[in-house]
Amino acid sequence: MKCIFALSMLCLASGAVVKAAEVLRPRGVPLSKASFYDPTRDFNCLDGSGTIPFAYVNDDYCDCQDGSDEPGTSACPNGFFHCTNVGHSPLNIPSSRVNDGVCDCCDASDEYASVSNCVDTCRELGRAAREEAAKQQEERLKGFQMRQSMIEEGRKRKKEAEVKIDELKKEREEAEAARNEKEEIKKLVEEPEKEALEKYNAIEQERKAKAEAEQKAKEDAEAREAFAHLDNDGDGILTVAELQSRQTFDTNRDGEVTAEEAKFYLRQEETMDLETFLVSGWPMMRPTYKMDQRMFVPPTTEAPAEALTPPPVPGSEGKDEGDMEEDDGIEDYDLPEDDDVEDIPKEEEEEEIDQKYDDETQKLVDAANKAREDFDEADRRVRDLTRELRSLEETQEKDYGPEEEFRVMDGNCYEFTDREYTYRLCPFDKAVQKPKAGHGEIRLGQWGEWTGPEEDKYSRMKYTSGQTCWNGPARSADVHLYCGVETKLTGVTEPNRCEYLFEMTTPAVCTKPEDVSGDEGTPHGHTEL
Ligand code: MAN
Repeated sequence: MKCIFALSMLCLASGAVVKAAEVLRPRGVPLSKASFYDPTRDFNCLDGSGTIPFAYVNDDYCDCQDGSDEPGTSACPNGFFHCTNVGHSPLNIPSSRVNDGVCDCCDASDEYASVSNCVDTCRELGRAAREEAAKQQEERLKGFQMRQSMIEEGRKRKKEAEVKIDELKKEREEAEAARNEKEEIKKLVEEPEKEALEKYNAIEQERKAKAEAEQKAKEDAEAREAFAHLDNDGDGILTVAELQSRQTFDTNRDGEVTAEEAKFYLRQEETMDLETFLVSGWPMMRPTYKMDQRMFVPPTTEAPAEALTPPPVPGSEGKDEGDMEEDDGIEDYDLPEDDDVEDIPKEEEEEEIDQKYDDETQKLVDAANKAREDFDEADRRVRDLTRELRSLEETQEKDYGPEEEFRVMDGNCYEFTDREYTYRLCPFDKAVQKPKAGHGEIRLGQWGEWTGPEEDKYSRMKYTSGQTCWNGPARSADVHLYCGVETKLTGVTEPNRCEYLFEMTTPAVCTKPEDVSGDEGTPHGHTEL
């Protein structure tokens, strides 16, 4: 007779032993299936593939297609051996592992006929597992409690935001009223300002035109006077000889005005008529001429010697040095700084800066400026409030979870650094990647939506529309959330190019831990005693 029972007192032939408290059943059969193995009846294969005498169970020959007749041997390739693992968790192993010399069951029951010397370690393992499970349980409980605080805080913030939005709306209404008022005032004072300025500008333009005309006439008269002075014979033509008769044109100060020196001022011509003189001769001669006039002021004026020295004329000593302007070079003259001879009109621009309105106009301009400033300030306030309001309203539209448990994460950022990059996740805002070497951030995505499975929607977040991948799609990031007592990133990977996976723990996803009864509880199922 073959030994089919695991109970020692009944098993006389093979001597296989299990604990005395064990419910009577063949080796390798789980408690839940014990009733199918009744030694007083034939055995029905569990898949219905046949019926065999009970003595064929565990006879080391495979009779049933599902291997259910050989739960305690390795005879069937598709069978399973059940170890009870008292003190720890029961386990089903493929029957091929029975007596294969490897200890698979912690109670060593799978190696009952091998020489592997397996020993029962279930109690120690069970204790360690239970301790670990209890620790996890505690963490989950702690996480769950923290989640309650997150919910409370989230709801509080939601309410606060609602109140703030109402306040801001009211403030903005008031600010708009104030702005409209300021706008009216601005319009009121800008009208007389505009009229006054138009009047003022017309007068001013007239004044300027008159001044310019006067200046021009003065200069013209001065030029004509100079021409008459230089035109010795009064024939209306300046000649080389006439200029030579003027010491003024002795550019190199050698006591003689050469024909060359004189011709320089006649633009290399022999003569010059009044018209040419007015247009181009006089502007060239004027500085030298006027300097000369000054030279002959009565000796009471103590003019310093240098100031009296005529400037070097390009085309004389500087001639060979190649730095001569192509044209007359008059502008290069280094005139004495304190040039009270010159009455060149001030630059137009300068005049405008110095321009002062008459008192009446100025008062109107000041009042209008003040009104404009007041309006700008009021308008800025409306825009600031609108911006603040819009950003708060956007926040209110975000989905922070069914109980507002994720709201407290908005505004915070979490980082994770690997060998190459530092990743940053700012929940409900964006995900970025920053290379450790080098500058600049790469945007991986902006807050998109919750993408968890239907029954657990709030376990995954999606961030989309990041920077476009070279030759590829826009970057995007998935965030998988796990229960943990701290909100933190635990890892970031790039499973597909430019598709990132952030793993994060947070109390916000900790569900209420199930009640665990007794010390023997394990997270993986019941414990057999
Ligand atoms: C950058 C990073 C990487 C990404 C490549 C794609 O180097 O954003 O994560 O794979 O670009 O070109």
